[in-house]
Amino acid sequence: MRPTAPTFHSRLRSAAVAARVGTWLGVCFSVAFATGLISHYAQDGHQPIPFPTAPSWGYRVTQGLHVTSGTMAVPLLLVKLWAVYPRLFELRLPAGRSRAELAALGRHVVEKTSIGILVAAAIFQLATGLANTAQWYPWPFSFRHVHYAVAWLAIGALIVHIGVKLPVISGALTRSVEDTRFDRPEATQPGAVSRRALLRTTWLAAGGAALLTAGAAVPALRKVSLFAVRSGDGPQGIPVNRSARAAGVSADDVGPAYRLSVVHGERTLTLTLADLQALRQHTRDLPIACVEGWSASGRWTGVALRDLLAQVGAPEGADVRVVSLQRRGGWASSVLPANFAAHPDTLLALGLDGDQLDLDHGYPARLIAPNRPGVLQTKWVTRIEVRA
Ligand SMILES: Nc1nc2c(c(=O)[nH]1)N[C@H]1C(S)=C(S)[C@@H](COP(=O)(O)O)O[C@H]1N2
Ligand SMILES: [Mo]
Repeated sequence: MRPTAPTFHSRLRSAAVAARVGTWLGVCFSVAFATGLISHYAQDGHQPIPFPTAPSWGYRVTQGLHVTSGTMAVPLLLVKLWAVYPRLFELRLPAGRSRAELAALGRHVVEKTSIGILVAAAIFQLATGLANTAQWYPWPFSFRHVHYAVAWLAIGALIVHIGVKLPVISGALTRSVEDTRFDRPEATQPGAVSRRALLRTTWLAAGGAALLTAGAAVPALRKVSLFAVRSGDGPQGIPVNRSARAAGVSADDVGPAYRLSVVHGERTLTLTLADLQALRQHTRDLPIACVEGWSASGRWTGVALRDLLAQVGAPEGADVRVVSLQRRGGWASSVLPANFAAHPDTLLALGLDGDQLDLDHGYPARLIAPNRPGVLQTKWVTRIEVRA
């Protein structure tokens, strides 16, 4: 028995709706792609051109945009897929073998393949991205590398898709939304609501998703941001991703036995917390900007990293590895590129907002540098190594 394709009669499922929603979906994906490249590069250990240290709030903005545009894309993608779903059942096989017919078949195959890749990649990106913002990693692969690779698939397929569909897209966008020229022949019945109402609801849903997310980065929106689960208070007004307890940092580790070693070749400088407090202190306003999109500004006080490096005779232009006391889980160390290590705003912070650092913010000492992904702002620092 041959399966019969379902028929869809509603005029809502139309190119007129798909082109309009698709335009905004394309904007969201482009913003997410560009800001995603920035985030990936910022975390790359082998940067041919150093990631810039300015503006200090740069990563806060780009990563906030990344997560907000990705979240906005969720309702847009759902409506877009709903609008084009009947097309899935269309198979245009040519009747003959003329050149024109074979060319049309070729276009059809390219179109269907690119759509298949695009839909799969788009769903994958939004699902893994959202799961990541919720700190849920139900997969065995490295989130960052796979999310990055699939982003190229998605953007490549998107470009092919737009290229193939350009005549329909421009035709639909330059006509009234009620125009029926690009409708499927069987789409003859009015939908439950008008096309305009469907579009208005879609924009509202996307705007709502943005508002619910953006509060993670924009303090004024915090009250309305239901999705921004960790945007509220943490100790000292800054959220905590991994607590000292979760990292396996014990009271003994940070008690009188605490030492900071600054190592350059054969030279090692060992400091107690009191030694660090006796060094010249600097205060800087810098944000913690998490890859998950939330960010919060703090007033950090501590020792300039370059002062510590100078004490062991570190050469200008050396990268620096920062190692945590942490015993469990990832992000126990990070590499600070030379331009960050030398920057006067890069601190080994001992205090936050006039108080001693909270244990969960990295007491006794944590790294804080301008324009750096939060994941690389290492907490509970016990060792600083100059890389030759
Ligand atoms: N040692 C260590 N440092 C760390 C982490 C970690 O898991 N271990 N998490 C990082 C991440 S993902 C972020 S966003 C920031 C958060 O800093 P906060 O907890 O002080 O807000 O710390 C970073 N520093
Ligand atoms: Mo983070």
